[in-house]
Amino acid sequence: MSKKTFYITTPIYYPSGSLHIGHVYTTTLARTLANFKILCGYDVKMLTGSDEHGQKIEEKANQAGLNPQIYVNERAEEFKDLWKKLEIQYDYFSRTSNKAHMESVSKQFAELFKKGDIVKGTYNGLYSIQDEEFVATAQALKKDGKYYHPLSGHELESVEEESYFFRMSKYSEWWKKYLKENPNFIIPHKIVNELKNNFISKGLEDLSITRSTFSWGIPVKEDKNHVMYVWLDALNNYITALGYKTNDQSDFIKYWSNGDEIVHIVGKEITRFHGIYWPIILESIGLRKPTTILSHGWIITSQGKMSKSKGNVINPLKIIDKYGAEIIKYYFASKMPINNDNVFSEDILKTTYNSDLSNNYGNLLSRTIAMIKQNFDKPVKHIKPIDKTDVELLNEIIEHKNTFINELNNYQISSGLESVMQLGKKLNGYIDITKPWTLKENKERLSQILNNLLNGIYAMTTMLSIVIPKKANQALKILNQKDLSLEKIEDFSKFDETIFGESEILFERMK
Ligand code: ME8
Repeated sequence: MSKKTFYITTPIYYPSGSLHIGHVYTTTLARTLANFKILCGYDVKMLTGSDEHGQKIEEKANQAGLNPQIYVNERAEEFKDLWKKLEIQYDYFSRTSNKAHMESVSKQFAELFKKGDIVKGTYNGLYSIQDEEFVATAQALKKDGKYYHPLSGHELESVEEESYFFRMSKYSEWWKKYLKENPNFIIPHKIVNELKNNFISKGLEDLSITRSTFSWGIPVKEDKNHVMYVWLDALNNYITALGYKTNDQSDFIKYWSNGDEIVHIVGKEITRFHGIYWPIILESIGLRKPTTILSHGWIITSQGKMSKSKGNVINPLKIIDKYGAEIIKYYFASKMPINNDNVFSEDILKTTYNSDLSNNYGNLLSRTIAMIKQNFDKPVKHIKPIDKTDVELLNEIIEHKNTFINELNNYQISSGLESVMQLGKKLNGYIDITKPWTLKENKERLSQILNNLLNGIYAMTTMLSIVIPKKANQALKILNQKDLSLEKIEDFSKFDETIFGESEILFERMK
């Protein structure tokens, strides 16, 4: 039987500057979910990339004295370097200046224009270059006679220009019905009400999709004065990267049209584009919709949201050099619930590392292997438990695995990982209760306890592997097992033939 498919995407980030830890956060969450689905037996594809057109990029390239294409080429390489340093793999690096993408979007524009869903008009209103976004006057913040973006705070400029519009208003009722029939289309649910109140109840406005005052964009073939402006261009990357309307559509057919699950993970400020406009565009061209738009909160610092203009961004390369990639990924995935904004703190990062990875998990592993090596030169075999403490412990292993799967299936990554740490506490508590160091003379009992512990550690390692695959792999070698699998967690005899080699400290305590 062929595997179920899972396609997950991060936003394609603007190459108008370097990436910061906010971008690292999103990409870490995406990779963690992708790894989880692989563990569940899915055929998984992940996309990240760069969103390379628009006025802001054109201006940045001009400032740097570079042709925009050269400028974005350099930035895209920088992005790839960052993902490499973070040890994050992906299947598609999607770039909107890619020819195949541009041609595909042009074909779509022509189709929608013919259909009457794209029409020419005049845009008269406010625009944020920083956010590449038109903002309705009613939504803008007004201060001292000037207008500002309601979320980012960037100053808005008044523009009046000819533009082509996508007739979103035509699909307002369709969208409401779609959300009713697909209540998990946008997660968390609280976002749906915000979108309804802010954009739907006041009447969904048509979306401006072209501009005529700059040239760095996909040219509109139907009208030479216009280039497509970011969102129609950008959102389509999710399907053009799979080959939609290009020479090879096989991935598009497999992972999109006939795919099982499609998840776009995005920061909350761009949920509107993914949750409202994108399904409408897909409906208009007659394509299936993603399964879920997963919207997450921001990483903030004590001065509010991190942003280049506030000058409070934290450079990911510096913290990777200082702490290592997996610690950072573990901290983001486990201690920053997606439903909230979360403050980044190096102190919390260190405490997380010491308490979760070094003490709770790492020590447990090295202590257990050391006790086995001191007391046995044969495998410690599984014995069917009679003792209540043992029965409970083995049940806990299964229950925590089930909780983990359940939480991850609901995209609650931090709660899933919390369940792994709870299991670690139970296992450490089991050592305190059973006191294996007092059982040197009772080899049978000692062997049983150590086997139970090994099974618990294996379960923790398997679950942790979705976020710290490299360390989990080292642990797998120490545990001398072939692979990490969710099914094997319940097979308690897997260590019955296992002899252990030298152990090593996986997580040195941090000062
Ligand atoms: O919006 N906390 O690109 P972008 C958490 N090109 N996540 C953050 C963050 C923070 N402080 N700052 C940024 C764009 N992010 C468009 C997307 S998609 C078709 C086009 C993450 O470079 C978060 O995922 O401004 C956010 O949505 C994204 O980076 C914005 O990246």
